[in-house]
Amino acid sequence: MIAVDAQPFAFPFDPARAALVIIDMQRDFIEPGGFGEALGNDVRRLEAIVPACQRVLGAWRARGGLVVHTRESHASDLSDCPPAKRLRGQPALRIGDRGPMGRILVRGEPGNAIIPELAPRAGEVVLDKPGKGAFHATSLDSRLRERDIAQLVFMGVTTEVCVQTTMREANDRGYEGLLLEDCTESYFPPFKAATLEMVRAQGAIVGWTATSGALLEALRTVAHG
Ligand code: C5J
Repeated sequence: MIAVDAQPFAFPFDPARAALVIIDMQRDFIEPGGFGEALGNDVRRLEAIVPACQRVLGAWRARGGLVVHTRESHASDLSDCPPAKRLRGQPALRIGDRGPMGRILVRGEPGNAIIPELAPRAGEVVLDKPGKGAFHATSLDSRLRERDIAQLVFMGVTTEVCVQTTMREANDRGYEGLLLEDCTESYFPPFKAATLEMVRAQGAIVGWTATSGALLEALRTVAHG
């Protein structure tokens, strides 16, 4: 067990039982010209976290740890799309509509792919998730349990929607979650700030937050014994 410098107190990191979970780093959310930008959001905020995510992913891969990538995605007939997502989305551009990079959040469309900078490698888990949370209607829980994973290190977007929802789902299932502050982002800065506060409030009620630097330092300690 290694202590990662985290809030609200040190995260008791057990690398052998930890997975890196990268939430929805998809072209449609991150890249200029995609769904996120078409809705009027400044995607540069999200693009800015990519180098830090790459550093963590590189270090995680170097020690052979389990990597899980998620994509927010739906079947082409939208049969797996929770009703709220269609009924209460942005009316101008809804899931399944034709967007600038293909149909919005539909599996196999160009915009639905993970950005090339963080492209999954063979052997890593790639999970299509129709919900905001990665545990809803997916095999994530069983895939983690079969590998005896007890801790999840989170990166990805957006902080207050799919990242936070997944952390809460994980917490209720008994996993310990650590959110990397500079590896997650929102189109709305106050929402990110509030989410980080909420996660670590009341003695880590949902989990811990730390910088990627703190995690990388811990991984260096593991590598050098
Ligand atoms: C994600 C969203 N991935 N904000 N989706 O957070 O709708």
